[in-house]
Amino acid sequence: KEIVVSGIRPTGYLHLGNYFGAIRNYIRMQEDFNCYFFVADWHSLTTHPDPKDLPGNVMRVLAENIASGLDPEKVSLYVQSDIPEIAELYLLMNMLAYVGELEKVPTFKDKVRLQPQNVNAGLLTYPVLMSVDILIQRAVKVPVGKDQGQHLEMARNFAQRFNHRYGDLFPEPEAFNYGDSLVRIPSLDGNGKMSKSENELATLYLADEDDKIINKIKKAKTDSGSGEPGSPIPDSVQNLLDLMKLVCTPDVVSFYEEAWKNTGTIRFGDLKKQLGEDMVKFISPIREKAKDLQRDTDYLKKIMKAGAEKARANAAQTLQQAKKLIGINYY
Ligand code: AQP
Repeated sequence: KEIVVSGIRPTGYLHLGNYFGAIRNYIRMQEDFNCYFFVADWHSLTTHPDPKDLPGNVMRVLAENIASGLDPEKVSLYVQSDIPEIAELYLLMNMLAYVGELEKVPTFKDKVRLQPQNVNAGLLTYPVLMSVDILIQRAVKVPVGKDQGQHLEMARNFAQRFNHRYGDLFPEPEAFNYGDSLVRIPSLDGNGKMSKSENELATLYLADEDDKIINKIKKAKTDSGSGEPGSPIPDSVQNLLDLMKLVCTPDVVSFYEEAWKNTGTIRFGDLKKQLGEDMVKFISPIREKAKDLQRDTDYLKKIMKAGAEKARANAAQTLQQAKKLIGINYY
């Protein structure tokens, strides 16, 4: 079976972007691939989270993944810091990563702009650590959202560079989505993507209570449109239609698409009511299951441990081969 790796940072509550960009693929892939899914706790340290919050955040991400349908019996579900081999290969791979190329990464440039008071070296070398997360398991497919596409290109570069210098070890991983292109779920205010750490009111979380879901959708940005039949659909309306495609039945979606085509506008009150109802139906079972799971920390710890055991064994083999190829082979 082909190997698959993907991770989610424990930086807050999981949202629809995480679900449709990543987790939905995990659930399908668990049937056909050898899957390694992890909570990227080291990656979350770039923003210096409160140490008191970290354990709870890690447990919640695990619970929300399982509540969404991930079966820990079928996949290896682990926490990054339980695999020290990743840190060692990260050190080795940093020798092949150039500061110039890392400084050019758009997400790094964004962070420099957004958190100029904390441009730490971990932020700069984030793509190296992410590449190692993938390469150490020798993964060929990586289910991620669109925002991560470019980082995958870097993982391929590092794999090539290592293979070229020291000998073939790493397959070149590809970003993966069951649809034809990678997914990006925009935020409800039309500014950027849904994310854990930005604009809470414009992001739908898997932990949101029903009334919150309905209210956020009610307040989502719309554009009353031109009222001209056949006029182009504005981005804000397209965003709502795209969200409908994820949770509503196809006939409901085509009803509103037709309405726009024929009249150049839509009854947004009706659309939002329908979307709100269907979104509640989608999110509420996941939310309730995740709540139950989070109460059972013993179970979650057992899952983490078992997942780490399998992931560590595989990672240790790769690390050993990498060291040998590099020449760290003295005994
Ligand atoms: N809006 C999104 N649409 C599609 N996919 C998304 N992903 C994240 N947002 C969207 C995918 O989810 C996986 C986990 O990524 P992450 O842990 O980096 O999630 P995040 O929500 O982007 O986290 P933060 O902390 O909220 O990020 P920042 O600080 O950038 O705002 C990935 O596969 C990602 O593609």
